[in-house]
Amino acid sequence: MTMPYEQIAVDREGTVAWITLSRPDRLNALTATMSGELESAFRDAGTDERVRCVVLTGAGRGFCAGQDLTEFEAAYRSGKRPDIAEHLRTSYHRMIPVVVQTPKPVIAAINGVAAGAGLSLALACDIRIASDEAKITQAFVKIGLIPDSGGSYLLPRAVGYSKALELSITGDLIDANTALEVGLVSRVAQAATFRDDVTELAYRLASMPTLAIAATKSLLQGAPHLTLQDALEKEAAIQAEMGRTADHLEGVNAFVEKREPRFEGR
Ligand code: T3D
Repeated sequence: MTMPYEQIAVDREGTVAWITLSRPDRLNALTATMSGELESAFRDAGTDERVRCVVLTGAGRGFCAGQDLTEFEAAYRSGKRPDIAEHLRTSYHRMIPVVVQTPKPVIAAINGVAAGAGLSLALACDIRIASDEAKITQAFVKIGLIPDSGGSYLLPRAVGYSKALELSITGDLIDANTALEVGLVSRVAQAATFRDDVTELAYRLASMPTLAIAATKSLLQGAPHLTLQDALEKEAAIQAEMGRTADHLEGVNAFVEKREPRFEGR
């Protein structure tokens, strides 16, 4: 089933929603329209009970080249600079938290170049799998900007402060294997089998206990801000909820009956 959008495509294939950035001639650079559409598509995927895994990818040879640098061309050319803070607040600041908080596993399938806010978008996803043809750059510094759209927060959490700073102040374009070495992506797949490899991972995640995955995301995202004692208490409270799910019962029964579990995400 395909949902109608202008700059992205959303296709639900069984339990997996594929969200595809669809401006291939611009390497899927982000516009305000695209940001709004992503926000809406991720909200829908989050609430659609049929969806148990979301994949974000790009059409054509790019994943996402970051902010569309032509969006404010007229303002720049006339010498009137755009109000960047306002633009960030009304687009990325709405969309990025929705991606991060999606209560389903979210895979960034980095099929090609990811730059600037395109990298931030990938970092907002839970698992990053890169094609061996992908390239990644914190492009911001090359146009005199700092990492935004969550990049200053998400990148150090993925690769540590030192590597995050190096990538951010050099703007180096790194290949997929270097991204794997520094922990920016968790796996690299050959371009020829990329879609199949991502699909296999997506269905595997979609067959897991979806509520436990949502709770694990929320727990891990909040944990750095807690004391150990508070984290233990939070674990106990959430574990009590998980203990009441059908998937917990199914998991335990399948174990004792020595069979594969059939989780339903409830
Ligand atoms: O205003 C605010 O809100 C500030 C927020 C900023 C957030 C950001 O994301 S800042 C960073 C913005 N992104 C960049 O600076 C990256 C710019 N692009 C590049 O450096 C290169 O295109 C890449 C390294 C990503 C890929 O290089 P390559 O050689 O593979 O492709 P290409 O030939 O440069 O690009 C192909 C086409 O896409 C080309 O158009 P053309 O010549 O065929 O008509 C190019 O202009 C277009 N394109 C690529 N990136 C962007 C873009 N068009 C608009 N905006 C882009 N970001």
